[in-house]
Amino acid sequence: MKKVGIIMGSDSDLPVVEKAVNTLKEFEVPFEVHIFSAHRTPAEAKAFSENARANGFGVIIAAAGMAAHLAGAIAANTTLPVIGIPIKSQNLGGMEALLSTVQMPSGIPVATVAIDGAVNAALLSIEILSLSEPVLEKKLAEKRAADTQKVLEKNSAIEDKFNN
Ligand code: RP5
Repeated sequence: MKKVGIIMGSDSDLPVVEKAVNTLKEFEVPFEVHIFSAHRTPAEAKAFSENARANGFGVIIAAAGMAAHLAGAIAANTTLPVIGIPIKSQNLGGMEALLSTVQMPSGIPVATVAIDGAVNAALLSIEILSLSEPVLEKKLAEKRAADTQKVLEKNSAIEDKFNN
């Protein structure tokens, strides 16, 4: 199975990124985690991105906050799908990272999830890998069914509490 590359701009992004890591572990999807910054270590970010396909990656998740160029910079050097996670900040709440990540000019796409949306980034990466991995398609369907069941149970509890 191809790997998911998880890149973050700083170790301060790790509390959010760990949610993506945990989701990939739950699905037993192989991954690597790296800190590469578009600003502080641009050469390393470029080298990773240029070699990612040859190194067995199928999709890359890039998490960054503030003036978040990382996902776009990674996408610039690979034709693998890149998923951007805008990280919440203290001053502007992550809106600046969201807009920096999502507003890519035509030609270099970045699939952007919600601010701090690490779980969805992981799920989307698994959905992409599932195109060539039937086992992942099955696991995704099972998780959807389990999540649906949980919501139905919560609904039953609420209905019992308020509607009698
Ligand atoms: C971005 O700047 C990182 O992705 C992080 O979200 C933000 C702040 O980085 P630190 O100053 O905490 O290292 O490049």
